[in-house]
Amino acid sequence: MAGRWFFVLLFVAGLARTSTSQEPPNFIVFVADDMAWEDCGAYGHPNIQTPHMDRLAREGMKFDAAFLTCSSCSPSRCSILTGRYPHATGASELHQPLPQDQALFTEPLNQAGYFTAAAGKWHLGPHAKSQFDLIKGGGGPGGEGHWVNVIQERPKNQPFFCWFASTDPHRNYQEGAIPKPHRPSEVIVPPIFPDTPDVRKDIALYYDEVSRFDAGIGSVIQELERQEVLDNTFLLVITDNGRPFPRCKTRVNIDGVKTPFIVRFPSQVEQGVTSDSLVSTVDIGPTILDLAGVRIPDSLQGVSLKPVLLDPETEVRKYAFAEHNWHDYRAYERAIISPDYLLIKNWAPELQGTPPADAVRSPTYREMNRLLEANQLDEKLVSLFSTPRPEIELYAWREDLNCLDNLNRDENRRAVTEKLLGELSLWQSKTADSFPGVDQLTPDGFDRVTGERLK
Ligand SMILES: [Ca+2]
Repeated sequence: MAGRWFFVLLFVAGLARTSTSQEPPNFIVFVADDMAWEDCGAYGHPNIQTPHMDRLAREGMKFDAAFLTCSSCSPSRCSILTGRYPHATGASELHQPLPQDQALFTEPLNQAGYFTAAAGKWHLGPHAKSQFDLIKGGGGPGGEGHWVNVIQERPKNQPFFCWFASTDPHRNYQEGAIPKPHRPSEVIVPPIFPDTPDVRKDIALYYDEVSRFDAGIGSVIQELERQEVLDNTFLLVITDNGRPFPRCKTRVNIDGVKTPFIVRFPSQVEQGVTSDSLVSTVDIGPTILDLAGVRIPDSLQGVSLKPVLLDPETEVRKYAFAEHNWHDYRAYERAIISPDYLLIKNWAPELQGTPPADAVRSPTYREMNRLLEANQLDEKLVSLFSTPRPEIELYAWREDLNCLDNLNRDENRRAVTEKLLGELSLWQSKTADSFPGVDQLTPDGFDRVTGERLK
């Protein structure tokens, strides 16, 4: 008898987790600006102060194989909000405005009765603004100043979708971003940078802005709790591109395109779970529409992650894809990521792997240049400055997260390389992506040594 009751209880508990409440769910996407996937407590960093992201991961699902479609601000945002790959949005290069004919996934949400708002950083250009009910630009030192107001002043008789985009931890950095700043001694220097006092100071100031982004998330959570809508609100935390340092932002390696991806949505997502399933930020639109019960338009190129949210072991895609197009400097690279490997194809290997101009002007890059000239830069890091770069790179990314060991010449992995090159080419033809020729690529806009704008 006791056994029977046990099964009844299990059944009821299962229903409680899988059934949605009567109210349509709300959605908030928090987007950091230039934050690395691993730079928060939720992903194991011992010293960065990110209590709110850590809480969301404890009370929700953290993805360990989530990828951006590029490591560049505006193209990444245009891609997420249209649910399309950068080359398919008409805004694949930095600062290009999203063309008028591109639909954001906010449109079907609006039609289904949702209130849609964006607050903080925008960077999608003027045409897409009419596809949100409300846009509040800027606000506060980190772009978080309007977030709580938007939640307070929203129409209370409609479900809502909010795009809360921070300007943290984007450069430039100043001391005093948070009350209790990180000390250089607390910095964990990734193996892609030299460990010097200047580099530690640069990274500590970056940590401070990651914490300020986190504090903005905390204020919104507090307001949702006050309004008693926290549990019916799907919360997602991501970044738009890698950290603003050499070998990270703009690159299609792991440091460039892996993103934190933390979901809290207790009615459908278990607590404290990690999913290894491969997912892409192009999937965010389809997922939100699916959870809202809204038909996913054919223009979206991603897949709904709802099956993964219900069961973290479900596979919804075999590969993720990423692009490197013009971002301050001429470039054309494509990457394909499988559960185990990341392959990069570079159509312009004669160009140096210069980081974006803001990172060229950074203390960390200055230090790397100084050590290079003194012949003291670690051998593995010298490739940042050498040309030609490899046309094909292959990394076993799960064990080589910094992509330092190119396996392309490994004969035992020949079949892996061939397979991934074939799949990459298939994706390109399916999504109408083709290399236009080096001469057709937008030329450098900045000096590659000084990071100053070219006249
Ligand atoms: Ca950015």
